[in-house]
Amino acid sequence: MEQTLKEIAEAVIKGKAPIVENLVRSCLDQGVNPIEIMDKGLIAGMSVVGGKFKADEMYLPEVMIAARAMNAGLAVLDPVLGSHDAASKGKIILATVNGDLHDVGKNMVSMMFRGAGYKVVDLGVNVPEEKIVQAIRDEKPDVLALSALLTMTLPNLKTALEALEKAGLRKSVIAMVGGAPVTQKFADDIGADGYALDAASAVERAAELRAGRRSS
Ligand code: B1M
Repeated sequence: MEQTLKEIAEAVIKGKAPIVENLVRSCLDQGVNPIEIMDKGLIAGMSVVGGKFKADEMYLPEVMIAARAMNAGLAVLDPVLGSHDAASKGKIILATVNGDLHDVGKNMVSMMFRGAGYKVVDLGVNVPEEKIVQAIRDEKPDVLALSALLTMTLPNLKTALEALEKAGLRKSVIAMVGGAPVTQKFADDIGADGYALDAASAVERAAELRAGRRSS
């Protein structure tokens, strides 16, 4: 099975979406844990892509195609990881902030929350703060999770929280932030309620924060 996981990683790197889909399906059919498929197959592949992009060994179009292949694999895992009774645990709004088009990590966070029984309202990428404010007003979620992948879009996490404050909605929702350049210190500095390093810990942290709020 290790070999198939390596082949998944390889197919992500080469941007072969149909191959990724087939291999992920075949792993699931053989009973491989979906988290293992995600970690050792899809994420392993995307990490190599990240390294090559940084080293100028891969260029934007190839990276885009690799991300598409990764998302195709995630879509196969989605019904398995997100198969619990939605809305039983709470509601979460998810968005990649204004100016930022990266959605692979956000999609993983979405899947993990759905898998944990949350109803997820995914606002997508490049989401302006007004849209976030409107969604909080309309959907009244328990948690807001914002993702940013670029140093350039980090300040937009703060802008979104400030917009909520201005609208008088900041205290109505637990606001969490994440994404590769985000740190706990940054989250504290901008007044977010929580930070998570990855998708799995985002779910754990949300549960902790909600429990803390209930008991206070
Ligand atoms: Co972009 N890109 N990219 N890119 N890209 C990075 C982020 C970069 C680090 C690459 C590099 O230089 N090494 C770099 C940013 C540098 C910086 O600012 N510090 C970069 C750049 C520069 C750019 C452009 C500016 C390039 C250009 O145009 N010259 C451009 C910007 C476009 C824009 O957004 N406006 C750009 C474009 C793109 C593509 C469109 C080609 C593509 C995105 C396609 C897509 O997402 N559909 C892309 C990709 C794929 C990457 C890399 C290679 C991979 C990102 C990814 O999918 N990682 C990335 C390099 C890298 O990260 N090593 C890079 C896999 C994913 C599973 O991880 O998203 O970190 P991640 O999510 C994790 C955690 O961060 C966390 O959980 C996830 C999984 O456990 N998490 C959260 C994420 N969100 C969370 C929210 C939470 C909690 C946890 O809420 C509570």
